[in-house]
Amino acid sequence: MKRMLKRGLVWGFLGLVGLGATMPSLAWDKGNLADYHGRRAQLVRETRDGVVVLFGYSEDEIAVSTVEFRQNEMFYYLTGWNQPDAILLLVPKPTPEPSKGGPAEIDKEILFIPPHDYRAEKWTGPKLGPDDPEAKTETGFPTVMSKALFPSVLNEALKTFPVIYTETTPQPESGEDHFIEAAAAKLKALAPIAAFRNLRPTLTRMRAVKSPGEIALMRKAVDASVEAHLAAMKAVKPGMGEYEIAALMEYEYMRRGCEWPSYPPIVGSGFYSTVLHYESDSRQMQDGDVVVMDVAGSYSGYASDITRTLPANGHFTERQREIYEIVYGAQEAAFKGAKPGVTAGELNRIARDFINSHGKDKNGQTLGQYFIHGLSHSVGLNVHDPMDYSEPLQPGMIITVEPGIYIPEEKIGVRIEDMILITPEGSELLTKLLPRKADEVERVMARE
Ligand SMILES: [Mn+2]
Repeated sequence: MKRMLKRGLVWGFLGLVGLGATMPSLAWDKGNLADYHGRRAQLVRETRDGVVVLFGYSEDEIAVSTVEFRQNEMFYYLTGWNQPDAILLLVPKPTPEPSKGGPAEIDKEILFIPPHDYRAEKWTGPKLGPDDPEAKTETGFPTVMSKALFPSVLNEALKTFPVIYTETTPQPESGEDHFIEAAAAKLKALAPIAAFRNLRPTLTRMRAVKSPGEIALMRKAVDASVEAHLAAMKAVKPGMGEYEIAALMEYEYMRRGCEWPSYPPIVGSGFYSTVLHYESDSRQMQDGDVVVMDVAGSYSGYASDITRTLPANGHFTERQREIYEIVYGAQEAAFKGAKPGVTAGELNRIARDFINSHGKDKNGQTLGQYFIHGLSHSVGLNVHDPMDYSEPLQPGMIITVEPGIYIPEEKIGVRIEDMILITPEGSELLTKLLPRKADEVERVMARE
């Protein structure tokens, strides 16, 4: 809300001075609130015999003094609710024989939110209260209640369904371990005899396949980040700081509506082109370096993930071009293999085989040993979105294809990372407007 208000003011002002007609509105886009209801209904059909409880993040769970509030992803996926301290409760309809009946239907879907705190709202801006007349239309929930009522409403529901589906394990790499533990402890104290089941596998399966609304938002994240890469290609030259390129790219995707980086920007030149998670971006790019730029922004919560590798002076050396073209060839081979029914692991093998059958290192060894990470991961609300990688790809999944070769002793690191949408026929390259071929990259850098 903090952010939306600020932006509303800025764009409102531009509108007054006459730019409004061409400027898109940059408020956070939740898409269609009915989509979130659809996910809640699907979740209840799958969980059947219990209630669903999820906690949103409170302001204490993230360092709000240094970063803006962002919601727990599973909670956001099911609610579209972006304010702190909320709780979700879903209750299925009681059926005479729940174990034998057809699909369970959703009975109650309740969003619990904190009551107004007008003193705090002087600092943080107006918030929605549970008793406000617009509470239902603004949240898309048929019932919005004060958080204070959660314990009694939960206990009433548990009389019919003594099972609680919630998150009992954290999302890997999320840093939310403590949050998950605390939420589980809170629930156990409220419902000491209820059985607990983990929602994560079901939600992981649901989140892996993107809805049309999610795909539309991800296209916006991708398009803004593609523009950032194009701007960087035109700007990079020897003597510039890596941080200048990172700052330029952040400016370019944020002015197109992205609200934050999808991950810390990586702009690594020379030896640092071979360091996968180089985040200091503190070096001056030198003539003869390659520069790996792994930088992208999120749009209304949806991430993107794009990497390009450039020659700092605008022209690849013969050896740099050789390595670049092997990485490019590996990516092309993986694109050709990407279609429903194939696993991400199979794509990884295709790319690795290509790299191992092309080129050599200084000792005459094959290059596969320098491809030190996986080829693909799912992207969504998280840049490493949850997905079961043993499952075959399906239409609606969005994954990266990012082969790389990193040879520290030659100070050459090359990664080309693009995003594809799996379609019924194969895949669509979402990042197709951003040049990938070595010649095209050189042409953009020459500003031709
Ligand atoms: Mn990636």
